[in-house]
Amino acid sequence: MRKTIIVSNRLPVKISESNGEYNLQPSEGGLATGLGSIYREGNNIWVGWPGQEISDPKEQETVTKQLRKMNLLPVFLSQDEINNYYEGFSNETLWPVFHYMGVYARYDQGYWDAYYQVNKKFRDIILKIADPGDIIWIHDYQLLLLPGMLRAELPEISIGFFQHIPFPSFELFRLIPWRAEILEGMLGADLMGFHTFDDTRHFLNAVSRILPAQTSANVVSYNDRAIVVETFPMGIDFEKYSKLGSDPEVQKQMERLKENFQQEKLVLSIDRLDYSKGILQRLQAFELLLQLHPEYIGKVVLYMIVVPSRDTVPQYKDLRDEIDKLVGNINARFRTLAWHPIQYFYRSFPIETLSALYNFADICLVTPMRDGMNLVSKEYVASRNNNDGVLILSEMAGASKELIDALIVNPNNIGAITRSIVEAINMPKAEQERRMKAMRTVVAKFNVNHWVKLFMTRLREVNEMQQNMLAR
Ligand code: GDG
Repeated sequence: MRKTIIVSNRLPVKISESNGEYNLQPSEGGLATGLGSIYREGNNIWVGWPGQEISDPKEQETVTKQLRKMNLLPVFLSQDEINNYYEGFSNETLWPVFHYMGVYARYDQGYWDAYYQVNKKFRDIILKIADPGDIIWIHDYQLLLLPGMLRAELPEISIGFFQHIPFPSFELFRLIPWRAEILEGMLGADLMGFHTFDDTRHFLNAVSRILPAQTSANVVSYNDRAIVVETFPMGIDFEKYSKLGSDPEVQKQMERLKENFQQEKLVLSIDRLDYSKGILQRLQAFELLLQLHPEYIGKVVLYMIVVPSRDTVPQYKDLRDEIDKLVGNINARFRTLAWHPIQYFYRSFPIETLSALYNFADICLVTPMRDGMNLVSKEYVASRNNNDGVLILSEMAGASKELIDALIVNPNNIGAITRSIVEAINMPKAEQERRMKAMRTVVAKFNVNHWVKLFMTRLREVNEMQQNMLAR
């Protein structure tokens, strides 16, 4: 029977260790939810790194057995591979360039070699399980070479690739010493997907400038194959966020928020620690608000969650220090005996806490410098069952192409963010409702299931087209 193989750097699983035993829990990320309907069915399978170094072959065997029962197949990585392929090439080379932060990028031959080898490791594991007629759907920037490596071995198999982060303009992309190899790797797919039309356009442009390939509209002709490149904006599980508001634990946490913030307007900010998320500029905008509008002192609170991430990479550690410093300065400068302007948390929270905050916050402030999509903005909208609340959204987030009824800002324009906060605080209920209703319609309709179905349907159609071309 034809099966679907999902491939991503990380498996949708959390592993914890106690008394020498491994405990495996399915993780709840957006992608895992969306693809759950696929990989759990029949003999379908999800291939990826379990997220922890397990070097003992016996332990690897035990974990593999447990994972197989969940339709998951592990690719074990050594600490060296994690350092060079994942933290190195993926997060210190590709991530900064793809987010337009070229100055942060390191071009290191050792990183590249490890990236190539780990993509090959994924290939070898997939080759052991792939049968003719299977569908392979590969995810994200850690595995850009994998489509080409698989294509070389399985010329007729159907391969889809989706990139979750932006694809930069040619002028940025060309900086990478291995740019041609990367594009060749990606073009091993039959269908290539990005979140926005701009990412799609940038990819097509890079292909036509760097490779001897023909591009016409959204089709690339390369090595006697036709590769279709399209835009698939990813959605979230709307129902889940909409329903969570009535969960007893969420209700309890909302009561507590109501008691703690009786007078104040709450401005919510949630991101992973990352320089692409514009956290410092957001803090500066909040500082400017308090400076220009002393009438808001004691009346507005910024509730800021930063989820720890990649803090072994030097830029992330520096960013964390700068955030600590700026939050400290703002709180010291503006606080009163009874009020703190910024409630800052450097940790992650259970989804019930996020839901309580999404439900309670008057304003959600999402101002990344660059973001492939940004799911936090969509989760806020899905949570607002009363159709109130204001979303302030960066024009550099993929989500801004769909959520056009948010207050859209340029994240580098500190003054504009400040003015948007003032506008949001004073927005009449009727206008909040008009905007929120329009956004909820979009987020409800183009949800994650819709995204998965659309991509899979297009992949099947493109594969049929390829088969017909080969038969001619
Ligand atoms: C990449 C791209 C693209 C956050 N804090 C907690 C927590 N979260 C969850 C949110 C949301 C997810 O993490 C973050 O998703 P984003 O889309 O905002 O950002 P990235 O992690 O950078 O994701 C991005 C995405 O891929 C999908 O294609 O949108 O552009 O960079 O779902 O809710 N979850 C829990 N506790 C927290 O403290 N449980």
